[in-house]
Amino acid sequence: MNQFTLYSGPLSMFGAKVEIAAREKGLLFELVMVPFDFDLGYTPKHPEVLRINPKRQVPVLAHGDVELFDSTQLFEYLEDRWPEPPLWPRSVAARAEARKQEHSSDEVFFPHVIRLMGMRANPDPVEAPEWKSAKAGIEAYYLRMEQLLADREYIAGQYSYADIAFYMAQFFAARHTVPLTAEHSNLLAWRGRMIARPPVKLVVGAMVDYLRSQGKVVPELGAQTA
Ligand SMILES: N[C@@H](CCC(=O)N[C@@H](CS)C(=O)NCC(=O)O)C(=O)O
Repeated sequence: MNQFTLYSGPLSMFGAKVEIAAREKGLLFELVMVPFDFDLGYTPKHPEVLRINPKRQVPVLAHGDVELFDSTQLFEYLEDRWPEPPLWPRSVAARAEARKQEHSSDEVFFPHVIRLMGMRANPDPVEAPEWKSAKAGIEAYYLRMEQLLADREYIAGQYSYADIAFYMAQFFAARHTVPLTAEHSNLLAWRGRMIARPPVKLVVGAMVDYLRSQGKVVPELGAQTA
């Protein structure tokens, strides 16, 4: 049994992470997009998401008896079950570093973006102290990644899950008002390399189509300055 089911959402950054990784591995899978609405959020919840994930969130993966939630756990399953092509480095130290970077993207960088998302209702969020503090957190992180990418093409040296996670996270930071700028030349070059990868282009392209269909602004995807 090779085919699995991935439950995601049309604007789920965590679901997009897993879909990109599965496509990088050339896997056959059924993609179920759960209901999502800009005003109502993820409602009604998909019954399989409710059954499998006590956190009631996407992404969720079902593969026979294996039922999992949380994008980083799903990365580990994809890698263990389908090791080729590898998306973690082989050496223990490099693999640990890549995992740290992937985790940091979700747990250190993205919480700033979630704070920006919470300010959507404010007509002029850039004046709010909370917006300024989230922006400062994002910009400090951009600077660290800019320096990290000074001597390498990808975050952990070779292309890995860490790149997939941070590409999606920075896409949402840009969408919520804090994009990369011309001063981030290493990051812009990395972003260009990322969007040139067919799986990234396909998954992010579908998200862009969805945003456009809803009349929303779309951030820069590739190497251009924002
Ligand atoms: N840590 C989780 C986060 C998942 C998450 O936040 N999913 C969002 C969509 S991107 C969701 O389902 N939100 C609906 C909700 O929380 O009710 C992961 O890595 O998968």
